Formats: sequence, C-alpha cells, structure tokens
Amino acid sequence: MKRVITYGTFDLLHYGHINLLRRAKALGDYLVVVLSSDEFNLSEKQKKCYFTYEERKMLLESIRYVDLVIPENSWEQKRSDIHDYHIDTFVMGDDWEGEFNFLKEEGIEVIYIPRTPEISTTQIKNDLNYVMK
Ligand code: C2G
Repeated sequence: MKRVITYGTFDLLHYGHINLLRRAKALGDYLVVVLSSDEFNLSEKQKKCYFTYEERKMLLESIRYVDLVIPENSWEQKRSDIHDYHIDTFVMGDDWEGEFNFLKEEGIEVIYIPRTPEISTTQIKNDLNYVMK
C-alpha cells in the first residue's frame, strides 16, 4: 500500500484542484489531503476562505481520489505527518517546486506536479467580482 500526501487550502474547489488530486492518487493507493485550517490560512497565508474548513473538508471527502482529510495548522507539521501517516510520497503543484525537498531526508519521494493553467481561486473571485459589478 503506497501512501501519498498533499497539502492545500482548496477553497472554491475547481478543476485545477481535481487534476492535482487525481494525479496525486495515481502515484499510490491511498491519498491523505492535509487541509489548511481557517486560522492557518488567515495567519500564515493571508487567505480569507470563502468556504470554512468544515465545508472545504466535506467537499474534499466527496472526491473519489481522496481517502483521508486532516487539518494543516502549521508549516512545521509536514515531517511529523509523514511519520504519523506512514507516507511514501509527498506531492505538491509545481508552484512549490523545490520548497519541500528537505522532506527527502525523511526517506520519501517528493514530487512536484505541473499546475493546471488558467484557473485559480483568486481568478474565480476576480472574475465573479467583475461580473457582479
Ligand atoms: N493547484 C494546481 N493547479 C491550479 C491551482 C492549484 O495544480 N490551477 C494545486 C496547487 O499547486 C496545490 C493544490 O492545488 O498543490 C492546492 O492549491 P491551494 O489550495 O492554492 O494550496 P496552497 O495555498 O498552495 O497551500 O503547506 C502547503 C500549503 O498548504 C499549500
């Protein structure tokens, strides 16, 4: 059983997120998604989410590629997550290219996957704001 992990906010879930989750799951048999809490988003990423953590969690849990959703409360929890969940492969979109290579020290694969172009939560918000004006 190959276990894969990925991290994110996943607000206003869109096809770019789904592409990432599908490709992450294809790298193994079990996918853990570590979902940024509302507090972590506000304090560490200056992101105010449209959907709450519980709403974003429920959406992710409904996706066939996702096996487990747990909270992300700090930047530092990755090392312990990898051991606690017996992870073999860490995956992120390539906007994070190189940022998490230190995790290779824990004996796991670190893979960056090309982002889906043309879509982002920010883009959606901007487009909707434009339309609503
Ligand atoms: N993503 C993608 N294509 C897009 C948009 C997002 O592949 N068009 C990927 C991102 O690269 C990331 C995942 O989808 O791997 C989740 O994206 P975000 O919710 O924006 O996550 P982020 O804020 O980058 O959080 O500790 C790491 C952070 O929690 C990552």
